[in-house]
Amino acid sequence: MSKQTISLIGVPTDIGAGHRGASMGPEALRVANLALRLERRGLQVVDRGNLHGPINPWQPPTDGYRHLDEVVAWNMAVYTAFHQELSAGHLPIMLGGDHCLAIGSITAVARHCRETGKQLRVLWLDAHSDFNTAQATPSGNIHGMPVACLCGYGPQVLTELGGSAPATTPDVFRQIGIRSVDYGEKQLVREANVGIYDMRHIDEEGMKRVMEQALAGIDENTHLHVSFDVDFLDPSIAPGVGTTVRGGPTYREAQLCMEMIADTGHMASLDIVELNPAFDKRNQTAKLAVDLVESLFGKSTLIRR
Ligand code: 4U7
Ligand code: MN
Ligand code: MN
Ligand code: MN
Repeated sequence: MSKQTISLIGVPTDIGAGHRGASMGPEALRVANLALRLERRGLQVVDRGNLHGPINPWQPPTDGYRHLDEVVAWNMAVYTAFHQELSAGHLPIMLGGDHCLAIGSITAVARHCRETGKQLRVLWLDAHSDFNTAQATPSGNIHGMPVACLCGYGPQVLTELGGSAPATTPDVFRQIGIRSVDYGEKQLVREANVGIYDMRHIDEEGMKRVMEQALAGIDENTHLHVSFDVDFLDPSIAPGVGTTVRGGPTYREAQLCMEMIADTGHMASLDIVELNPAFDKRNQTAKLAVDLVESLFGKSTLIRR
């Protein structure tokens, strides 16, 4: 069997975020040796460098959205690059950048699934459900809206990024680690029936059962996309993010989550987003993210065998 090729795509922008600094995420992950660590796992890694897009003008929202034109431009670049890698048979990893960029990556993945007849499953690891709309958002920041946009709730320029709307439907999502959902957003996720495994659920059932539930139904025909917002993790271990929320998964819970994803053998694309080196100390959060991504690629599987 030929080696699996991983393509790293840096997307250095904080265009959709409420704090500056996620634009430094790609370099922080490179400095934390992401490529080398994956190569040591026997994977072939190509670093495609960084995508380019408009600077962050740091303006207030208009009509409920901040920087909508710039968010569209960055997402078009992500969409094109991601789809190209998937078509080439590679496993793309987006080095974000803030989470608005998952509109581009997942729109590309959804198109690839339509083209190949695969079934899409998205694991959304996050403290937030990112299902805001222009009406519901308390901030106007589009990094709080990607799941809604991907499901057809949002401005047409984003819901139809890939030419048809919606890119996907709420039933493909399984959200893990959720502990901050805004007032209006709660109603929206309930109506749309997004699969949410919140922290209360993890407390009560444990990470093992939660992951069994979230991964149920994945088979040979599934394309599994993991969207890893680093603020998923408890801030005591991952301070280097823009929007910390107390009470996230511990180191061991996060490892188990990643290991169980690896065990499926079906992860075919990945976002690593919302890392913010401006809030970090000695790049520890990037190092932790790399450590967990190694587990996503089966670091601990040998020990279990
Ligand atoms: B992230 C927030 F109000 N919900 O919409 C909002 F709490 O990609 C935060 O998950 C969004 O980090 C966080 O602004 C977006 C807020
Ligand atoms: Mn997010
Ligand atoms: Mn988040
Ligand atoms: Mn955030």
